Amino acid sequence: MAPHSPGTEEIDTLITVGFVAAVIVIVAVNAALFLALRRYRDERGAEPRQVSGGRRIQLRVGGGLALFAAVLLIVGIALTDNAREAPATGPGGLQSAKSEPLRIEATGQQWLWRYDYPNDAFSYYKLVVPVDTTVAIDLVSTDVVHTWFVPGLAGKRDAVPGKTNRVVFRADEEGTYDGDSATLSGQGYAAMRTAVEVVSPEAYEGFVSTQKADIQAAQDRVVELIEKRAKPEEEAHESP
Ligand SMILES: [Cu+2]
Repeated sequence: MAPHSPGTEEIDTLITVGFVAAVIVIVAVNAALFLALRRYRDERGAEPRQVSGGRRIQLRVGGGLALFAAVLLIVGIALTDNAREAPATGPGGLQSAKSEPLRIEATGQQWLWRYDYPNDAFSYYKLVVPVDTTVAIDLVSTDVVHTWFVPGLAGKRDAVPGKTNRVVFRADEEGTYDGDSATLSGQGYAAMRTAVEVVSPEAYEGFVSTQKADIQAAQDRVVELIEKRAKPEEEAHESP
């Protein structure tokens, strides 16, 4: 999946670095083995030439390998550190999230995700966020460990009961980014998908206010229906 948030570019580079390093090691080990076999083999029955190496060759090979490992370690640490850095909201983002990231709470439960927005609106399965805006998602769980994993926007992060974990990203392009279950959290975990819809800041504001109004209207209607049901009984009791 193509990276669409600053941290994911570093993760993508790290995967490439890891892959190239693995290829170098595999090719080098096999080439050395092949060369050694060719160089030190002899006719059947004859005693082959024996390997003899001084301290020099050991130091050279050992030093080379240590240098290779050290470079990998430093590159890994630097890239991981950069990937963890929280990017700031850009000029095309939600301006109210300029100094502080837009905070959204994501609750994992068997087997779906619930998102709570700052204005008390909420949504299930689909998260709507503004583009070019720093979004901080606080992950919580009501039952078991779930993993929030939207590879286009951020690395994996667990939602653990009794703990709050944070994942920060800034989507650089509008669109829909799919997420999968990344930890076995029970029978229905495969269906525990999510989607992040990245829209313009205006569309985001529109979504959360419409969502809030719809939720309020639905709750009012429920209260109305309950009251309506309770009324005839009250009247029956009151009449002699
Ligand atoms: Cu889950």
